[in-house]
Amino acid sequence: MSKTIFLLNGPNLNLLGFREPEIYGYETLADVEKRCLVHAKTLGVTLDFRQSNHEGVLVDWIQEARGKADAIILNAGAYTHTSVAIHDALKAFDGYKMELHISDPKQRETFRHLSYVELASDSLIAGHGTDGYIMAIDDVMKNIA
Ligand code: CA2
Repeated sequence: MSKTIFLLNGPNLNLLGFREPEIYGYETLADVEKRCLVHAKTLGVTLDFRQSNHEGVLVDWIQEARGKADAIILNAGAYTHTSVAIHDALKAFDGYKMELHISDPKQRETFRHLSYVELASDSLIAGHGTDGYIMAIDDVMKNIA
């Protein structure tokens, strides 16, 4: 049966490509989404790609994934380092969970070293720029096959 992945993006990721290109690159989130959707199509997987600046909306989407998605790929942005609510929602999701980052937070300021998402995820891709999104889809597909 065909698989479904929710790829969720958190706060400020809608600014991709417009500011701080030295950290996050030049691609916009719309560019990344297009690339991911084309890639997902070649793999025959349904990809639901979303972004929100709101913690509760991300929690709602993680809950929505229960029963709808086989895996969640989550770049929770700064909520990665603050949100017990997102951690708890991920814990309640039975499918495969991957934490995704464009930069490598562990190589940045110390306040980015703690990840509540990591504590509830099966794997992590970080520090590969926006190519990490494609890597994440490939990696998840290997784990939910
Ligand atoms: O590296 C990542 O993917 C992050 O999740 C990005 C978050 C940051 O808080 C995490 O520590 C690591 C920030 C997203 C903000 O993205 C921007 C993009 C362009 C300009 C300004 C912010």
